[in-house]
Amino acid sequence: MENTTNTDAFLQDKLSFDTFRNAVLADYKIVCQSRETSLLGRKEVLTGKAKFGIFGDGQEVAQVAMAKFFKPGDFRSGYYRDQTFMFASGLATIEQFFSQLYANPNVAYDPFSAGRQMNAHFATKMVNENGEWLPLANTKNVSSDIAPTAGQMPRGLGLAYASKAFRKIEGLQNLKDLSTNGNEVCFCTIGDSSTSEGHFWETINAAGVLQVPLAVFVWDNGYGISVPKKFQTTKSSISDVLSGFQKTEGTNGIDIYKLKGWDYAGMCEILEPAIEKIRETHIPAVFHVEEITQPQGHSTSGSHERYKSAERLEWEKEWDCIKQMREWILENALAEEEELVTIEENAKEITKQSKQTAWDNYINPIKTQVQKTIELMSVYAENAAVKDSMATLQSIKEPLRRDVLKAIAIVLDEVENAPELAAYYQQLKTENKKLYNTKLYNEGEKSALKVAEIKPYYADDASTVNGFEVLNNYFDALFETNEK
Ligand SMILES: Cc1ncc(C[n+]2csc(CCOP(=O)(O)OP(=O)(O)O)c2C)c(N)n1
Repeated sequence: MENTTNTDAFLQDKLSFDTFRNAVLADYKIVCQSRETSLLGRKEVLTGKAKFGIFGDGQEVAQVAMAKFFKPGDFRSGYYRDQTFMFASGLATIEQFFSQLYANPNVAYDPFSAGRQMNAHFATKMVNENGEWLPLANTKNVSSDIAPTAGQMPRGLGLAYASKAFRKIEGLQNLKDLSTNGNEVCFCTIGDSSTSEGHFWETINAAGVLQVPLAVFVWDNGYGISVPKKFQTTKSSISDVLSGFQKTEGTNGIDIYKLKGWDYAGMCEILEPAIEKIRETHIPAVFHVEEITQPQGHSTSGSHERYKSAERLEWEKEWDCIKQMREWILENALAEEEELVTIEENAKEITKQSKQTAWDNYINPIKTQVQKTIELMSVYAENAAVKDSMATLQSIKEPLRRDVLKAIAIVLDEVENAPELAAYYQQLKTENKKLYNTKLYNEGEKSALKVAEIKPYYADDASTVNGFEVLNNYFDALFETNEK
């Protein structure tokens, strides 16, 4: 009997050890892939294949930890560094990330913005094609990222406030597809220097007053582009200066936690109960994630070697979160060196392949346009200007849709009667309009453009006359009161 129990316990232990080990290695795989994505992404921009790049290198480990506690029904209102969180939550693939980097206008490839947003600006669908709500209580949700830093804060507050409304207002409780009794948490992310903005402070204050399920993650890498935090955060510590907001017995307020961005185990340990507390009690919290590094600097528009000291750069190498997680895995005998090397090499390969597929998906439709354009132009190739335009178009290694239209426009100016080319030009313009000039607003039944018109006052319309009189009487009464 005792033996059986021991065997059971042993199996149980082994099972949970294996489950734990597998979960850690799955996370390690994601962080390695995400890092490769950042490294390769920067190269793609600097070699001219994309216009601008901003990446989440240095935050990988903190974000896999955060993603562990992000559940269906929850929301993220974040900013441009959250690629690892998106990969870990199953809301983005590496291929989709690169598709957005290249600005692929096909929503099947860039599901976040169909090439209309800067890279790393994520979103998930909240409405269907008709503009009706999707069952958000069953999915992990991301409100569309916006470029103004801290703009995500008030929206995060609004989403958390919605959960409070769903829990407290009886009339909303039948909307089960949108909320499960307000048990959702809104995960809000922000960089340390953006916490100096008014939106941050207004949000934290309102969350403390309203008591809403908001989890704010401050990714603290010590800089706002090139400006060190001593020039923008009092006491150089956002959690220290927020301490007056700390909720205590009998007060409202927020909970404040300090985490280290390279400490995988430590972060998981703090986050598990903390997120559960927010979910249950609706007491908001700020997670100040310190000692985040930025291996490639702020964005592709700069080089951090120009503003970080040699000492800081050295420190960042040593405290790189992936290096630290790797050492922790080995120290705790969760994997052998060889196994980790295999994961790292596979990550390089998978990222390279995903990037290539994304590039092919982006460039092939344009190459087809170039080919067709050259075909249609070649009829007029005797004309020197046409020949020139063809040669210019063909010489562009990575052509844009714009290059195709420009080449055709030059030829149409030159050749008086080119009906097929003119028709193709119109076809491309119609296609491009659909790709770039549609869906700025809800085009479904709930479109603001479909709201019934309310006519202005007409003296011969009985109901408006009546409404007008009611208003007049109201103002008269108001003035009388004021005069008294
Ligand atoms: C309202 C606004 N001001 C300025 C900018 C330009 N800008 C983009 S990122 C950035 C620095 C943000 O630094 P931080 O919040 O620390 O985040 P990090 O990029 O370091 O993660 C600035 C000033 C902007 N996008 N929006």
